[in-house]
Amino acid sequence: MSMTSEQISSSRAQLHGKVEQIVQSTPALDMHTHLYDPVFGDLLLYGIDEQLIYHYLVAEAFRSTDMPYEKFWQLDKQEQADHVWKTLFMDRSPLSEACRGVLTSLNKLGLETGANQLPAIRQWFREQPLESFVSQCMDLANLRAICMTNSPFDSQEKAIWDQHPTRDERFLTGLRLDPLLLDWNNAGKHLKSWGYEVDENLSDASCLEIIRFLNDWKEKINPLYLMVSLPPTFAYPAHDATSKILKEAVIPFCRDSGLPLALMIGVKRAVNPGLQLAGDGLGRADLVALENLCAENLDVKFLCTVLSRENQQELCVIGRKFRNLHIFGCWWFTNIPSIIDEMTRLRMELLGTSFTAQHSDARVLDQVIYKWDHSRQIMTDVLTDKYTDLTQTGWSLTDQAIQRDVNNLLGASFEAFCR
Ligand code: RAT
Ligand code: ZN
Repeated sequence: MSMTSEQISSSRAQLHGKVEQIVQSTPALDMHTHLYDPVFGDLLLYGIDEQLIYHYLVAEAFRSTDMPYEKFWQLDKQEQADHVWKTLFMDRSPLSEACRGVLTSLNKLGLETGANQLPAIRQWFREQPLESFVSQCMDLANLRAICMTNSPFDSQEKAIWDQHPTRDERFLTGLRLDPLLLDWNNAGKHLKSWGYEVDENLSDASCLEIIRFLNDWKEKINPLYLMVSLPPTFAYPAHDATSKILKEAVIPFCRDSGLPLALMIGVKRAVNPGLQLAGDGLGRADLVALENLCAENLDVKFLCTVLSRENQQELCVIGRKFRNLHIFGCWWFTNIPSIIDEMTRLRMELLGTSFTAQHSDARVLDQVIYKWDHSRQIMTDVLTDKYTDLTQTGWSLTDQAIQRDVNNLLGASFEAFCR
């Protein structure tokens, strides 16, 4: 006997409740952030002023003010935050995802979110000891680990690594290589100054020295993977330094060490330099480069996320062709509800659960709360729809099966890929 529409909607509501409970209670591994272990001191950003001057919000605030860019950058942090709050939260409704995010995080922390609450919110943050605040944010976001972005080319960060800090084990490491792969002239000078015998022409001996540099940093920070953000014009193979360093140093290193290389493709840096960090844009990439890398190096692991919505389907298809490729997260301009929803469905329809549904890219600790809250809601809706389709075939679904799938989407699939 077929079910009435009321029976269907009540069983869907039940399924939604079950999936929601599992998605909410499953700890996630946040595999790409710009957060730091507290031992890195002021490199770890947190609090309301940092949230308000997040570059996603600064870009939006500039749209609604005549203030010259230079004048904004000359303000101190609290003045900049005041300006953003007034522009985006007082003079209009905070409807964008980045604005809504601030309010979700405040709300989950138990704070009132009215337009006139900024002074009280600031006061509350002043009273929070960092140690317990890290745990509070991780608990509210339900994170079991946070992967940092660790750059040997950041002098402040390098100085701390050189002191062999005692680390908080919840913070994992990722070795960031943008200067090495995208600005060899400068990176080479740094390597030389650190005692690596490299030359401008990237001789074979230089490439071996780059491998020695990567090995030294592997020893120093024990990274989960290597990573680079690439422009939409990224091509491979090509007659340029990026291709040469990839082919002769980074990929051989990844092959030997077993560490994956994460390619984040599609960022156009400094489209409007006056906006500083907020001035980057995006472009559609030619993913043949990724296909070539995966095909030429079946024994090397690649992680990939792409910035352009238009590249998402072809990325999934490349994922279907190459098991040495793991797709992750809804990156930056794709990290908005309408596109997270679309991408999560697309990926599930083409890849099952063999991908990582989300990463936060948080630059400010408190942001993990909203980024994960919003994404978990969408994941719940998508999974409910997909399980409903399955049950309509007569397939019987167990809680354990749902739990296994959610684990995979929130980090287990990535961990299995890395092993
Ligand atoms: O999302 C961001 O905050 C961007 O500015 C970038 O950091 C990007 O995520 C990257 O890692 O290159
Ligand atoms: Zn990032």
